[in-house]
Amino acid sequence: MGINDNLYTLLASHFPGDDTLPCMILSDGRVWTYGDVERASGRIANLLTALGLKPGDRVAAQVEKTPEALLLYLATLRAGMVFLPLNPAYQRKEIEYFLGDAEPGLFVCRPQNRAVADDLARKLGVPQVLALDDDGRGSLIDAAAAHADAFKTVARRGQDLACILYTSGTTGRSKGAMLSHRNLAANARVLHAYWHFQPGDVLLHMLPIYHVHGLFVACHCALLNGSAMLFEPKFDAARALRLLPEATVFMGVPTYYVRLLNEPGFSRANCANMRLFVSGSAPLLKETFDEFKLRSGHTILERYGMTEGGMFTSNPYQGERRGDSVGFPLPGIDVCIVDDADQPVPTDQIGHLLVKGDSVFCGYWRMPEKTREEFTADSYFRTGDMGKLDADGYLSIIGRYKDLVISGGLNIYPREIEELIDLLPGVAESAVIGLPHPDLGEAVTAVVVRKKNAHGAALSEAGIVAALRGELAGFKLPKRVHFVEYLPRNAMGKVLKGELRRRQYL
Ligand code: MCA
Ligand code: AMP
Repeated sequence: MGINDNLYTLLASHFPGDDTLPCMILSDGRVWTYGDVERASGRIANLLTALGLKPGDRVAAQVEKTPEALLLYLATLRAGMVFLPLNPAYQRKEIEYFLGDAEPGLFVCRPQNRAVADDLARKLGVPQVLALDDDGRGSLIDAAAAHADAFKTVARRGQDLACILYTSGTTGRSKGAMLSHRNLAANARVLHAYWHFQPGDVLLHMLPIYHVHGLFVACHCALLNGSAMLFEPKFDAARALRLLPEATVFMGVPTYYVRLLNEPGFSRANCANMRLFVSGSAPLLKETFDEFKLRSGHTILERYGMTEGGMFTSNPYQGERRGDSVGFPLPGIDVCIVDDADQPVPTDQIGHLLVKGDSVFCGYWRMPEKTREEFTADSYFRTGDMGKLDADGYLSIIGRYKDLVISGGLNIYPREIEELIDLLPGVAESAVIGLPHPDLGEAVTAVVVRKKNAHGAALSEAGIVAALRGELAGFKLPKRVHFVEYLPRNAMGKVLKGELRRRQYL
């Protein structure tokens, strides 16, 4: 154990000596300096402690992207507590599950959801609720204002938990991936070095901060570099065009690159100051990679990772970046491709992608059985992805063994939607698949068999989507619903989703 393995201590040790330098530059011109970040995170950390929360307690946050939301994350680290970020799109039932499972000591919500949050807190025994609005104001900040700026970051061991991030399960309940200070620090250090972060770098930050990509990959690299982030509330292609000349690094999901290319004005001129474009979270089409090179003069660096361990592989910074590959295992990460019996397959053969290494998570929160199932006898984590290593050592993601749709970089588990559709009157059965979509990569598509009764006859595409709205986050709603006579099944009775995808319903 180091003296203090708290991730914040590592990040802060790289903050610039001059604390008047910018950390976050906002769209309205306001600036949060590194000194401001240290002081404001100190106030919130003092508040968390004064509220009676103890190291190891969970702090759940379902808030919009603001500097204050990032400060809440940093304050939670400093106070030795465990951060649990939640997508603001989640609806009541989804939140109820997360709060019930994680049992946080504090839930920070948006003011417009306060009544629901209070109700859930009472029901589930969450002791405290505070609010943070979309402009960074609210009872969290008001209460923190009464506290001192100075806070001595709580010492943590490397294996102590820093965050829990929920990932939906292919079957049954969502699982909380437990990430330790060591997991996050290892990945942050490796990416910072591998992508050659350097003095003067400015990160154009347009990703949400409730996921690994925006919160860990992007922010940790910038903070470890003492860099400024152009901290935008969300991705907006036209605004990206205006800001790229002020930035040197950009990170995005493939949809961001598709949308940049859809901007007629996007050209080499916008990117003259840029050093690095990183893509991940979903497959980047080769045609997007090629067109981007042509239009911008830059070769996108594609990398691959997961909530359960951050980034596992990356194309090289200096060597050849390939458009149909996610590159090499990162330092400290071991990648292995195996067959159904967990035996390594030869080069160029497709198999199950397994990973091992410092950043790989500590297991699923309160699910020891599920955790055991996802690791092999020799401690490799089963990613559920289908991969292939070539003779040069480049990894390609060929597909997924897991039943998962990735839409605009967000994961959607079909089972969760199918279960709700199947409950609707008139539905005999359903299958949810991802179909190719020019903007989102994959679009959630429901295939439904009607019951042979009046309810079945009354079912409509709009009716089904309307019935799901409010039950599920908007990004999970089917973009299309198709009605069929029956679902194709194999001899075991399993729905043939590959066959449904091939039909495409075009
Ligand atoms: C929003 N909507 C979506 C999505 N996002 N529908 C499908 N897929 C989506 N991803 C729906 C909303 O519910 C709404 O529907 C309508 O689109 C407009 O919402 P809005 O928020 O205005 O949309 P947008 O601004 O165009 O957002 C699309 C987006 C965004 C920019 C692609 O989803 C995004 O920033 N995605 C990135 C997610 C991300 O960070 N992924 C990394 C995960 P309605 O009108 O019906 O209400 S980390 C990860 O995967 C691993 C670790 C990794 O490797 O990085
Ligand atoms: P999540 O569970 O949200 O962390 O999503 C992780 C999943 O996203 C991985 O298991 C992959 O299926 C997918 N993914 C992430 N990066 C890439 C990439 N560069 N290419 C293909 N799939 C990716």
